[in-house]
Amino acid sequence: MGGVIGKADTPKKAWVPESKLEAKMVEALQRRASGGSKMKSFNSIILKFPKIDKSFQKCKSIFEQFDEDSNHVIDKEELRHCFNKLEISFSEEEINDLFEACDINDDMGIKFNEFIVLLCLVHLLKDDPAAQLAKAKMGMPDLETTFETLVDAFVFLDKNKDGHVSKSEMVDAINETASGERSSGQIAMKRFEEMDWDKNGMVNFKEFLFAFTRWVGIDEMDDEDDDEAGEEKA
Ligand SMILES: [Ca+2]
Ligand SMILES: [Ca+2]
Ligand SMILES: [Ca+2]
Repeated sequence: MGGVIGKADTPKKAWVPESKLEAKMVEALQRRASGGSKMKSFNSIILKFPKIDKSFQKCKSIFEQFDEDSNHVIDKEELRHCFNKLEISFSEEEINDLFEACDINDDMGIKFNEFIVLLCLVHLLKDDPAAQLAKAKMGMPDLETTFETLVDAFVFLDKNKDGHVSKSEMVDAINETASGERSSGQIAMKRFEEMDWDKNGMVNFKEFLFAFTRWVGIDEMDDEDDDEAGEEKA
């Protein structure tokens, strides 16, 4: 083990984590990967979409609880309160990193879809017994199962366990299931491009999670009543 560096899809330059948080995410994923994945195929991930959607919807009440001024975003102060209440300890730097990582459109607030990603990252980074207990108190055990499924799905796709999903890993995963269907390569490509937001040829866990929130039908325009109006922003 450890000697297989320099596979075909190694990116041109060495990967540099964009933050300490990103480095920790990769570390946590690699730790998880050593235990293997329960996923058997990409299809088994897709079959879990309805269940994942259902538990994402349950995050809504948690979101509303922490959005103290009900302005539909969680600001840094509200996030601090959230972690206090959950008795999950993060340093100020970690809170800033988490906030910045999840506030993808830089408007200084965490929207519902971003909050789901944030909770899942917290799940990944804080899996000590104390944090587990705190999260159980929040009524999150159901969510924890979903987050675990997502980590498991990522670990399944990340065959070489480097903490990123490359294009060829995605193609391999989809080809395994779709025995020889001609369209499967295109589907894999499409899925991959949906995930790789910064177009650097690699999907990190955060990008993966954002893709999931969109795939199961949660996007940043989550105001139930104005689906039409949301279009004009593009
Ligand atoms: Ca707020
Ligand atoms: Ca990989
Ligand atoms: Ca990327």
